[in-house]
Amino acid sequence: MFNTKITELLNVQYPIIQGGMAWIADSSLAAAVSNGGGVGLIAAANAPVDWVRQEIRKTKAATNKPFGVNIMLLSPNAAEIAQMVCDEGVSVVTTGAGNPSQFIELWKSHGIVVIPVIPSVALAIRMERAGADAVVAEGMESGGHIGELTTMTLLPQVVDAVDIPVIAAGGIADGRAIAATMMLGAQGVQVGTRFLVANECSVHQNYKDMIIGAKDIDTAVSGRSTGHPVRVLKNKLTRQVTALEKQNAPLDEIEKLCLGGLRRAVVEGDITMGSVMAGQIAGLVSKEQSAADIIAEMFSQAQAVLGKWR
Ligand code: TUI
Repeated sequence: MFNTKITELLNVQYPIIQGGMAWIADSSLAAAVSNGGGVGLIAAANAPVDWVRQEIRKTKAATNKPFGVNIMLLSPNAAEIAQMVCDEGVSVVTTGAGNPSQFIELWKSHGIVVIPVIPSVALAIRMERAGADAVVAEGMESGGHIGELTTMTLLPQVVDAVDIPVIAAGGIADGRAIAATMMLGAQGVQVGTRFLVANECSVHQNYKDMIIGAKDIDTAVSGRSTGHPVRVLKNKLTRQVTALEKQNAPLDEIEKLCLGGLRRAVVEGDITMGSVMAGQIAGLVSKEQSAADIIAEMFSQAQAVLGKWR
């Protein structure tokens, strides 16, 4: 029923890929999403190369379905990880927070499906020219590091600008949003925030509880002054960062406050002074479920709403 260019390209049941959530997306979540019929991802983020390699091997042991690695291009280890995924025979690579052009030929020569995450039409066009197989058009509703455009405006403009399939991201946590993005020309979706509360997601329980308790207006964009705007749930840390930004405080003071913030939230469960990255759709996320149930529920809902338009 949901056969699209993305299910064909990735050889999966449902056109859904999991967001490459830094510090969070490990082999446990990746294998669960892949076993549920989507594409699970391990987030390399700033992690050591050996950790990522071990997570790849653990995922291989836990699923025989396709899975991928998300490479965060600001990481000092990005080039080494780019090579390592080739050596480990990973089938899909997504990238974030930069332009992966320099690695695309290498990945393609190893038969890897390459899907850069992009926040603008210009970057989508460059990725198509560089040989990407598809792009994820990620709106600023997303959690974590974001661009400037919303999913509603970015997605159709990217769809019109490139011939490769486009995957929608940002604000997608149920079947209505899948249906809506398909109407705008998406061939698939990327979902982060809803998978945060998957049973197989190893993020701290405090983090999951904060997502489930979040309301529509509970996210904020923090760190614009540092050049790396990130969407997080509002807490004491974001209030302190905002206050410092208002006072035009020195950048290093703000950076010091945020340093290690994601680890504090994800690992220690410090949701007061940690960075609780989440998308604007957190307000819609209301229960913990298995990753497979999340996927099945989202697509059955999409099917129901799309059926009404037949
Ligand atoms: O990458 C993400 N989301 C992320 S990465 C991350 S880890 C991090 N934490 C703090 C600061 C920075 C990173 C947490 N969340 N999403 C995909 C994404 N990519 N959003 C925006 C971009 C992007 C931005 C600029 C992609 C390309 C780009 O290109 C600039 C250039 O070089 O042309």
